[in-house]
Amino acid sequence: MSDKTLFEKILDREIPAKIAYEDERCLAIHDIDPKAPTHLLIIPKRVIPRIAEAGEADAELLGHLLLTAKKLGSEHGPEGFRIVINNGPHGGETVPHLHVHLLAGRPLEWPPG
Ligand code: D5M
Repeated sequence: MSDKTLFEKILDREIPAKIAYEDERCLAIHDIDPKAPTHLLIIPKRVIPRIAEAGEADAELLGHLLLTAKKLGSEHGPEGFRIVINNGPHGGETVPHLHVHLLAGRPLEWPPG
């Protein structure tokens, strides 16, 4: 059985996804269960299970993910957007491969549920 995460399978094109953006360090796909008109997932090609396990060596990659989310957010959400990282069971994490959610296209409530 493969030990790959769902997102590694998407990165390796073993599972299809609707790709919004790609560069050498990350892939952005449309979420399969969107919570807003635009709901993208920015996925690093190097696997970090979750933000709680990131370290100083990951700082540049984490910055790149945020800047990519900002770029895509500015394009898809000129009236505003939200960037989210879910961590652990109480944080709502379901895929143990760090990813940044980008939500845009409608007014978003605060606080989230
Ligand atoms: O976010 C994991 C997200 O991944 C969640 O919003 C659903 C999404 N998802 C699950 N399977 C797929 C596929 N196959 N394509 C695209 N998006 C998918 P988390 O923060 O871990 O809860």
